[in-house]
Amino acid sequence: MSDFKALSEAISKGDINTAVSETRQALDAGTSAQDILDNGLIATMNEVGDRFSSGLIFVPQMLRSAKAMQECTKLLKPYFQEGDVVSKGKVLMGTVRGDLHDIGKNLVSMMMEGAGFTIVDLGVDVPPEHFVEKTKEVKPDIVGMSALLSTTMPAMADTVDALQAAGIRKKVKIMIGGAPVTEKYAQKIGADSYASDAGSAVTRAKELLGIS
Ligand code: B1M
Repeated sequence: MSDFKALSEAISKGDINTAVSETRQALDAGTSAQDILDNGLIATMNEVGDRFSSGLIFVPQMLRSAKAMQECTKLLKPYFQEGDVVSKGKVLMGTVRGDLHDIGKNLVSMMMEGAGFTIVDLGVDVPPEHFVEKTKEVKPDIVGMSALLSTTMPAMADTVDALQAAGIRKKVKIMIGGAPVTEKYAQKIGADSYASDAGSAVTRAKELLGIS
């Protein structure tokens, strides 16, 4: 594992320029994009979250760190492309109603795109009725939902129910994820699959569609 001290410090401070140049330098030095993502970026965001929980930092600082991380992940994107152009399936992706966290969702989208899926990203704070409307329009193979707040997890259940009420639940597979979400919760609300991270989201999606 590489030393990500300077990158981590820059993300923590929300110093976008330094964070981006540290990421570029790490890539140029041959560090793998996965190592940078897991041990540089995600590990630092977890520390940022812990400092927020302890009252050492507040929302504006957390937001600046998030922006810095988002800019760095843009540089990593090409390294996660498999390079095949035939779509493995269409995924409608969104962060559920009331929830503005999108770093995890964007990473999952990036990895899935890299693995050959076509992503239609609905963004954040997506109400159940919008998932329903877009499912009818886009006809995805998978509907993917992300939630980072325990208070917004019920919106996942509401979305499953809304798809059911609209008579289109059986036409799609549903995958959910996000830090507070669990396998058990996925079963409870009638989702088809749960993934704990972006890598396993790709594996789960392939399993759902019966492809390798
Ligand atoms: Co927020 N926030 N936040 N925040 N924030 C958390 C989630 C929190 C745990 C921090 C803490 O207290 N320690 C806490 C939630 C507590 C809880 O409910 N259990 C929290 C809180 C309380 C809040 C506010 C309420 C704070 C406030 O206003 N008082 C507020 C809510 C706003 C809202 O959404 N309505 C808020 C706001 C924000 C910011 C806007 C400042 C910013 C988000 C910016 C953005 O996303 N553009 C932010 C951030 C950055 C965080 C932390 C620090 C980092 C989240 C993150 O990006 N992690 C977070 C603390 C933490 O998680 N340690 C925290 C990195 C990311 C790669 O991981 O998102 O888990 P993650 O995604 C992973 C997996 O979960 C999985 O794969 C991803 C990649 O491996 N995954 C999926 C995610 N979605 C998936 C979907 C799938 C499959 C897998 O299938 C479809």
